[in-house]
Amino acid sequence: MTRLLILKLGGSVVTHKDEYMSAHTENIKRLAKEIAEADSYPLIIVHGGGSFGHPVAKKHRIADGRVDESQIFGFSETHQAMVKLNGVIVDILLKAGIPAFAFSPSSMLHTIGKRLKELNTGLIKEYIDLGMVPVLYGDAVLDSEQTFAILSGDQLIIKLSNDLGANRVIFGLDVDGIFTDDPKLNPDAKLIETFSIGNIEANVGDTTHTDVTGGMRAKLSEATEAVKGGVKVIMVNAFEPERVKAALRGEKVIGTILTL
Ligand code: IP8
Repeated sequence: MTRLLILKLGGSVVTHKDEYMSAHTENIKRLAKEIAEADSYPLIIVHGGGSFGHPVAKKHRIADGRVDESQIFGFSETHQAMVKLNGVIVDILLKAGIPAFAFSPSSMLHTIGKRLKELNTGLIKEYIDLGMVPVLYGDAVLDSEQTFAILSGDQLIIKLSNDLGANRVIFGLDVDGIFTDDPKLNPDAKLIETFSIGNIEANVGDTTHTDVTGGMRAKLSEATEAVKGGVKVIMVNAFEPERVKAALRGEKVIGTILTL
């Protein structure tokens, strides 16, 4: 699909990260309006866990795999937290006139040693061909080596992008892009407009929050695969009005473009 766009809405963009299970409805509504106005299709949206999936997954140590029986309930709770957040997001997208369609990753895939090896994209493609916008998310999933795992939205995006042949992957973050240091902690941190993925081990500023799926560095290492596959990957601040819209339209925008 040569024109396919994939948009990641990070957990810190769609939730209040410091308030347990609190959706950032104001920001989601503005983003939904921008997505509708951009009118750039075909499009897949993937969102992160933020204050829904992450605290629940952490409490039950779901990312570590099956250790004891109590986790079975916790696994369900983690998934349900994501279903709730997904419901809020899909409702808002629909109200904005976007034909959003929720897909539950745990119902359609499993991981092997925490990695997503196979994904049946045929079904997703059918929905896209009908003009719908699939909305997926990071999820608690079954894992063939450790019984269960947490699949990050970032890992999912890269697999979707490679298997469906995306044209552009846009990461909507709560910062302008990749910085020389954590911009929330260091006022001298500089935005890197073009970031070579060969530099991942260099001094990349990480996010202030450590998610169970691992912050900016993990995001970059996932994105590497897409960049190597020839996909244009761009990171923009999804709190700044009009940036996601411009990125979806393929216009020049403040952010970080990843290159080889
Ligand atoms: O925020 C993780 O997704 P991410 C989802 O994209 C859960 O890493 C369930 C914690």
